[in-house]
Amino acid sequence: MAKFIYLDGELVPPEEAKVSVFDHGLLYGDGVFEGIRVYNGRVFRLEDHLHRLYDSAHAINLRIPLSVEEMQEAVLQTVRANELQDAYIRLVVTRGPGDLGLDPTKCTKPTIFIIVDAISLYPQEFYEKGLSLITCSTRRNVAEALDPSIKSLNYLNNICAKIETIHAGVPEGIMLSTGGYVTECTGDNIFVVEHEQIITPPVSIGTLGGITARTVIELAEEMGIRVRIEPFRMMTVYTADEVFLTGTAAEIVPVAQVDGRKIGTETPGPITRQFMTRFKEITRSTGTPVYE
Ligand code: PXG
Repeated sequence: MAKFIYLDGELVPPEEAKVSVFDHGLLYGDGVFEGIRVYNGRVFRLEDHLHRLYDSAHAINLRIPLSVEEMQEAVLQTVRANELQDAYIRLVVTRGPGDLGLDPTKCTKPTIFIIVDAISLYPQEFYEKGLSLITCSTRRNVAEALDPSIKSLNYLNNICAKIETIHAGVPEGIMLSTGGYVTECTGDNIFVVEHEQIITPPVSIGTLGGITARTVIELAEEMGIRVRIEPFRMMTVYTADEVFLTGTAAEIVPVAQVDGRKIGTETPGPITRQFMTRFKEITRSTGTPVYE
């Protein structure tokens, strides 16, 4: 349980961390957020997360009343107050309280809160044996309506897909674009391994630009593994040598089965295993120090 929550400039106990029922984050999902990890007393890729947060806010015309530097300090201060070495950070900025109409100009003060809590990880078995996935019938939002590269509080698209995975008894599911291309999963990006190259869909097809995915792409370059960022369909997934998912919460998790089809010959496959090892090393040795 978190000890202190950052709420609009103050650190308060969880029971006092309350927002108004008139907050447009609640009334309309009008806001943006980030999920960030602390490993071994260091915040992993904090700058990237803040960059994405401010880009998402800018895209919905939400002006965050703190500078990036002030926000960074607020995050570090909240981690320190909770005295955790390994944690999950949820950083949320909403449009703030307004009236019972859509008009965001009635919201004069954005609400900012930061929750730092112990992370609940996927069971170890998932990393050793791989996940089973389904293809969800809920398609990913189209950029013409709500761009999936905006990390907004409007997650109903993904939640509807998540409900399908729950009914199917699996932990994650693949979401397609309206054109039938693979985009990502409900809360993770997807990679396939084919002929010792890794392939992941471009953001332009309707994916969130994941920070874990970007880390994997950088690692691949370092490891001499060719990366292809291009659209593909389910056939590419079914016939892949390996499939893995990436996300702040999941890290890198292998996939054993998709829609009842077994993927490759072993799970995790050799390339997935290399990424899992390298990722573990860099999360434990890089990042913004919290306590120095
Ligand atoms: N796609 C979507 C739709 C996401 O929400 C990712 C990809 C991975 O991005 P990062 O930057 O984390 O590598 C996400 C991540 C959770 C949880 O509890 C995960 C996310 C959002 C909310 C909750 O697993 N997003």
